[in-house]
Amino acid sequence: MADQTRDPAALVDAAVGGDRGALARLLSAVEQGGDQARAVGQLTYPRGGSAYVVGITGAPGAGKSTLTNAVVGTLRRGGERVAVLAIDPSSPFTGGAILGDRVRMGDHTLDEGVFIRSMATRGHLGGLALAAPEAIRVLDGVGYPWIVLETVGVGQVEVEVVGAADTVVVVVNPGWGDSVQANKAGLMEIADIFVVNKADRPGAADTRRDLEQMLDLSPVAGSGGWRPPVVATTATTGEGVDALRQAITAHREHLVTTGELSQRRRRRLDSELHRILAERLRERAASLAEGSRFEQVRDAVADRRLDPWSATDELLGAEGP
Ligand SMILES: Nc1nc2c(ncn2[C@@H]2O[C@H](COP(=O)(O)OP(=O)(O)OP(=O)(O)O)[C@@H](O)[C@H]2O)c(=O)[nH]1
Ligand SMILES: [Mg+2]
Repeated sequence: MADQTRDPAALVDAAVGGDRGALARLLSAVEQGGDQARAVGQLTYPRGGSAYVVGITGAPGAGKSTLTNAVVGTLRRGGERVAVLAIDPSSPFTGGAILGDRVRMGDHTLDEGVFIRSMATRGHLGGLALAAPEAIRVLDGVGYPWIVLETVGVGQVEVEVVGAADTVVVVVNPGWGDSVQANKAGLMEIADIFVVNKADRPGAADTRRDLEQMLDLSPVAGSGGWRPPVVATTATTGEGVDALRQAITAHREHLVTTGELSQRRRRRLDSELHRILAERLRERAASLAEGSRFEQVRDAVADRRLDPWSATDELLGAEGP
């Protein structure tokens, strides 16, 4: 019985039926990588394709989790199931930041229609770059029509990951410094919507104006004819969250009607397939660079009987193309 629940196919069936425990186990398998992860991916991928992914990013403490919680609330009022994937840049799974996220998203922990998962960015095979898109595909495959991805916009990898969302929401706070930071982190280029959160604090109007000016100076902001709107919110009270929800819906409609949604998804597949391929080839290189066959070839190179390039050809040839 216990073994049966470990079987990926049984877990996928259970997760499709709404079993959040089974879904949690599928995601653990994905995070661990290897054959189990591959099996889960192969089972869930064909079922997916209908989820819409909203990425929420910004500096630490900008209010991303509070905002995510509020956005989940508006989606739930529309009756739609939502999955939240919170990417934590440094803490392990049991870390304080994650506990904090649970508290801030506490409104929804008892709601059967909401699934919340935190993922560490370090310490699993393949790294975040591979695990997060895989996790999103699993959530899509088991039937969540909305996936909200929260990441701290600190490093290139985090920016890359949130850039894989269909709609990217960049959260800043009142104060000129924050939008400058967002600019430096490369968040301006990937933003589809800007949120000035903590609008209850002084300076929100100035920050909005700064962002609009930055957008004026950057004609390429956003994608094909879309100028990112700037929405002011107070996530703690829910003020402005409906406007944010409307901006997300408008962006989604824009992507669908212009055909940009499928183009974006194809571009994303280009880089994902490239990453998977590179990962596989790295694994293969590691296995070719060990063992007695490798040592023989290396010794031949050391003795100048073989040059390094012919040696590489020989090693690759020994394994087939
Ligand atoms: N005054 C005010 N405080 C807010 C608002 N939104 C969030 N906060 C507070 O800001 C703090 C950080 O909020 P979080 O939602 O945890 O921010 P975060 O961006 O998810 O933080 P990390 O995930 O740690 O980067 C919390 O104490 C929130 O209560 C807001 O609109 N106004
Ligand atoms: Mg957070």
